[in-house]
Amino acid sequence: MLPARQEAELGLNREDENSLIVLKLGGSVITEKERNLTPNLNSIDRLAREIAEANVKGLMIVHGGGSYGHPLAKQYNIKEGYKDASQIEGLLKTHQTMLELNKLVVDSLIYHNIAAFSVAPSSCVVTKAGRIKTFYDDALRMFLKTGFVPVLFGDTVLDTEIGFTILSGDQLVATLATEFNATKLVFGVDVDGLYTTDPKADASAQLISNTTFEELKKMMPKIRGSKTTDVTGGMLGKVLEIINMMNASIQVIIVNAIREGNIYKALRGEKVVGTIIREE
Ligand code: IP8
Repeated sequence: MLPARQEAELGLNREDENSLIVLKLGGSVITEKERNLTPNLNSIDRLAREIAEANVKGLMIVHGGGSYGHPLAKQYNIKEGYKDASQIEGLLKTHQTMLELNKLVVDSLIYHNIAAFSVAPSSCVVTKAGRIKTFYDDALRMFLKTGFVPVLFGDTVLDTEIGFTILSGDQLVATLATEFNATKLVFGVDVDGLYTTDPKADASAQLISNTTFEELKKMMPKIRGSKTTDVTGGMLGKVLEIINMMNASIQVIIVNAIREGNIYKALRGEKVVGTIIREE
């Protein structure tokens, strides 16, 4: 059941044709990443409030799997595709737990008077060897045009070569941002941005506040993936997807979504600690 909403009216925020922000909420922010199937309800609620207060026109949200999708995906080797029938149970379980997490996020956004609408990528995306091949995006475009805030997530998807796989929220946002001509792509993660080395393992790691797609490409060999169970590559996976967007004119911002106010500031275009990646 939905929680009782606040008093204000739940209206539609019609898209300003010239502005679309794609927001990725990291799984490590909205779940307790070290404890299986444990949501971080305080984080989810605070983020929903920040998003509501930012009140941007034209917004699409994608969230990650955290301790919901990743442990199951790993246990059943879902990303690697079909090997044997025992994986089917794992595929279904992974998808179902992602639906549960998605419901928590969407309910919280609705509670904060955002016309959030759940859209499962598995129903509109087909991949080929792990990369998005077809995107049936008519419904998504119409949701946006009408003023809804579509809320997607990293999901299990069918794949024309390997049967099925895991589609990361990172690949999804990179595709959405380019295909829908987004002006800005915001990644809300559990560190302050992109570092010269892994800040959780190396105290001398330095935050990269400003960079370009070109510079990022050169830095690639140094950037490590995350340490917890993340089948889709952590920070390294994110950077790879960002580099894929090189020719699109999108501003990419990576901020720490655990710190209160950062997502609000990034959405509003206010100064915020993090990494900004520009074209030039
Ligand atoms: O956390 C992966 O999405 P991500 C979701 O954005 C699953 O990489 C199902 C593991």
